[in-house]
Amino acid sequence: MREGQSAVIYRADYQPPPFWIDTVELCFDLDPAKTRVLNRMKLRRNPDVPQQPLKLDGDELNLARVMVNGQGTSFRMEGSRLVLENLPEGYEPFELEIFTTCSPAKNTKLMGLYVSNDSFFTQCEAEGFRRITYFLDRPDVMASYTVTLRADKQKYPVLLSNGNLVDHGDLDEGRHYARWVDPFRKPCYLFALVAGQLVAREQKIATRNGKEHLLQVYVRPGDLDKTEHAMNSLMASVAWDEARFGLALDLERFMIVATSDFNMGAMENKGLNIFNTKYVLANQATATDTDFSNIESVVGHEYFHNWTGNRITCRDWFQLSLKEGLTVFRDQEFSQDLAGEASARAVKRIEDVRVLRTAQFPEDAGPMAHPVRPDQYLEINNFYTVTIYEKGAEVVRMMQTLVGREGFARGMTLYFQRHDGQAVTCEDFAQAIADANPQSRLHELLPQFKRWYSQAGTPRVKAGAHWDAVTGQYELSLSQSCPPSPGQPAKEPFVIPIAWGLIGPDGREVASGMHVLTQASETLTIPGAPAGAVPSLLRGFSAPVILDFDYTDEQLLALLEHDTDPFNRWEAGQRLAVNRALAAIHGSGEIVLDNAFIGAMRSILRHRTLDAAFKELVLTLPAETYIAEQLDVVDPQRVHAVRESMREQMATALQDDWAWAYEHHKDNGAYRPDPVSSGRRALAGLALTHLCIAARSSGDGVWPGKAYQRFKDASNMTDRFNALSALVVSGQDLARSALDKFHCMFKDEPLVLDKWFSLQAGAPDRGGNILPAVRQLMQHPDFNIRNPNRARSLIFSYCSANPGAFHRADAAGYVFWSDRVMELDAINPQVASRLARALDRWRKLAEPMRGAAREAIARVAGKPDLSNDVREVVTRALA
Ligand code: 0A1
Ligand code: ZN
Repeated sequence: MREGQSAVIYRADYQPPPFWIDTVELCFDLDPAKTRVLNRMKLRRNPDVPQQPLKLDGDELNLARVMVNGQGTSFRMEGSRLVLENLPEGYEPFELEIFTTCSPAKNTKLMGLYVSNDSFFTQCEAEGFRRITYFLDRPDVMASYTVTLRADKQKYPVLLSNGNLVDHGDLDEGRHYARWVDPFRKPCYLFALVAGQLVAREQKIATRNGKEHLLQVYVRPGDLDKTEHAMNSLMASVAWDEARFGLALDLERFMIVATSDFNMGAMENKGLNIFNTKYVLANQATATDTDFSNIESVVGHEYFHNWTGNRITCRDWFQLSLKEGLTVFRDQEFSQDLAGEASARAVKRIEDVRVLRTAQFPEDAGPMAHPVRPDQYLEINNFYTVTIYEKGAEVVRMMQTLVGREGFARGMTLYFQRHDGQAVTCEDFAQAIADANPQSRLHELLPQFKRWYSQAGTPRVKAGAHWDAVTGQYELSLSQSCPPSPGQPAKEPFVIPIAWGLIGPDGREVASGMHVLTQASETLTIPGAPAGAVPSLLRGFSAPVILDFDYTDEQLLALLEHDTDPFNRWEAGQRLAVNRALAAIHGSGEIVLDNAFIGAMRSILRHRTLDAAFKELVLTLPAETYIAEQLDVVDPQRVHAVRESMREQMATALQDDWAWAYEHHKDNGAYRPDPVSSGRRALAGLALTHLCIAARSSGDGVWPGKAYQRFKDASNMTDRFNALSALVVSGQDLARSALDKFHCMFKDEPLVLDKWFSLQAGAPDRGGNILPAVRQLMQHPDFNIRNPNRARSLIFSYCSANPGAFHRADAAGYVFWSDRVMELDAINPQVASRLARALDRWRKLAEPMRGAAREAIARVAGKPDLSNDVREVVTRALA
């Protein structure tokens, strides 16, 4: 191990902390170049742990003074840790005072205290607090905080921290101060401060018990007109958590602050959530329907953390999914409940599953695969993954399935009765849900169910059917297996709830139920089935597994037409498309879409009663990455070519239908981002894209002209961007002038410029044109690699979201990737290591890409002084 490199941390090594910290008084003299931090703590030894020195975490701090009970004391450094050996004996509390300085303006990692647009922000999860002061930086050490902020009054008129403002006033030399007291004990990862020129949208609300609360959304002065939706989402979140789980807001004041420099989406600091502007700012002119819906779910997510994460937190970072899986489940449920009708709920479920299958399934099959509760990590920041979040949410969802919706709510109540104010484990959560439902299958199967926490990899369920013409019995054989993952060569059977139905030949459902698969193989017998019945399995995606069933085309067409479960109806369409794509990829690479498929798509598109949002999902072909996951060896350009060809044929064959769909869905009256009108806009957008694609083949200029007109006239960003995207994606000549115009219109809107960069980097490759365009855009005056949103919009959109353009036979994409990973690593390791993961699946690539990708990863791995973040990703990739 080189100097500065850390070792792997194991879950099995967990020890309780040797000291408790009861109170923390922090005093900040804020200055971008040199901020002074005085940290006064009351500590005491933990009587349950053998006596040992106090080792405080620190990172890039300048230490000026250490005092114990008001006296100077000896100390030593152990790497970046501060070690104190001569502390008072016994278990009495003692006072420790530490004075340090740090440099927020130089903090490009955006962890700890940093400057963004001349304001101060903090990010402490997971281990950023140690970049602010020396501390026991672990979630099971919970303390009461009092925070005093001092700063220049003109430059930093707003001074915020967690909890309640108890004092404020002026100081000498144009400075002022504010003192905040947080009434709740918390781990240091939930600490936050903000200082700057900000303005707030405010809203007073009353919760059910009649208590008044102040909600605030803080933004930069020009952005107030983009905060209404975030505030509405926050109010809806407060009401929902109280109504569904009986969890009320526990603070007098709840603040959200937006910053444009942020590594992730948002952060649930107690009472002072800090958000990426992307998940706060929206109005109809600058934000799309997707942005509006993301804001609703992220605002909900962070708010729900106030109970699931803050009131009950994680014992250690291996338990991250305790708060994240549960809170994603809660935000998914929130969005579904707000969506209202069953069909809108189903649309949300399909969208969530799409994310799981296109992002989490590949992760679970790749070199970074890890259990929902990992056993080891080198850098915890690498474990804020789709597995911890999305698969973790599926595990919670299965618990709800096994105990019922009311049983789950009872389980939540018991969880809070038992653990409010504590730092606990995933086991504690599962136990509470099971104990509240002693008659449930979850209770009976709990030890086996918990394998979802300990075993990585996506289980496969293979189903086979047999119908007995004499008895009318329908037999479904079900067997499960799970491929090996790093460090886990063999897996034990999982508990897999399989919601099922049987559709008769007349299209009517003849039976339905829930089977809980626990053995390696089992048989499910359904009596009284008619000839020609079709099984609808894993309805609503009742478990995060891959279902293998040899459906015939006729069966899939029947399900697409008749299934009462909307998820499986959509799934049938996806299977029809994937089967065709795979046949072409394995065959000549040529594809001719058959009339049965085209006809089925037409029937959905023209359907009289289906929602537009659902139609849009069915008519969108499976993503290239999803198709690629079904292959053992992947040539991403071939996958791209086949999918493009399918899209062109759908465009041409359904041209009249697309024109009908566009004309009937394009106008929705006054803009509202609700599910129904969003769905209509989404379908109109998809139609316009197909019409422009068809026009490209025919050379006809009518639809490109209409798209351009739409782009210019649109009254909202969704329609405008869909029109722009239709021109870009279909490679129309008009795209260039539309892009230029778009830039000109929105040059002062950073979040819109992100879309502009992203659209160009993610466009279909035509003769290798995307990489040079991306390189050129890196030189654009609006490009700034230090801003994570901008880096993601250009570099990630190319490397992670445009496989057909990135995986070039000449390896130039990989060279670009390795250069950017190394460049970013010196600036912001978290962003760099996310980018590093773009080549996770390199082993599946066909030659010459496979060898070239390996070489590029090795090039990065060979660089001296890599961060732990990137080092962990590239070493695992090569292992
Ligand atoms: N807890 C946050 C996620 C988060 C994690 C790390 C961060 O900084 C590096 C920021 C946010 C959430 O789940 O929303
Ligand atoms: Zn979260």
